[in-house]
Order: sequence, then C-alpha cells, then structure tokens
Amino acid sequence: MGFQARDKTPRELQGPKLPVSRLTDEQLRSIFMESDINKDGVLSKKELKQAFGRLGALIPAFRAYCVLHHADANHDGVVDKDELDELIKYAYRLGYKVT
Ligand SMILES: [Ca+2]
Ligand SMILES: [Ca+2]
Repeated sequence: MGFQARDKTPRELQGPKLPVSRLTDEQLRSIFMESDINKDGVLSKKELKQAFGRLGALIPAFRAYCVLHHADANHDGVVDKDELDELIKYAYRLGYKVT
C-alpha cells in the first residue's frame, strides 16, 4: 500500500516554486507565517500542506502529518506561534535549509 497525494493542486495555484536550498531561518518562518491562510495565528494541517507544497515537498500531505506529529506539543491539531520554532527545526532536519 503506497501513500498517495489525493487532491493535487495545480502548480500555478501554489505560487512560484522556491529555491529550497537557499532558504534561511527567516525565510522558512515567513513562508510558514504566510501559509496561515485564514489568519487565525495558527497553522492547520491544510495550511501546513500548502506550506510544504510551496517548499517543493514531494508529498505535502505526508509532510504536514509528520510535522504535526513532531511540532504539535499541546496536541490541539494545529501549530501555534510557540510551536513554530519546533516546526522550523523539523523543516531544517528535512533539508529545507541553507547548505
Ligand atoms: Ca490558520
Ligand atoms: Ca498545537
């Protein structure tokens, strides 16, 4: 059984693909902040999926799942500002960083 991304958003709706190898901590942070589409100050799974889509992840839905598993310290299903640092650290570990 493989993991498949079901709802494929057309690339043009996700914005330009970013050069992931050049992202700094601040850029990563601003990408995640911009991905807070409904501006409620927290990142839902859907918003995380968008963020990882922008970062060029092969399977954004899977990344969003992993990130929530690692960064959602209070287990409310979303990443808030306090958890954002952990999210960025995790994104770094995945290779979304300056090399
Ligand atoms: Ca949000
Ligand atoms: Ca949380």
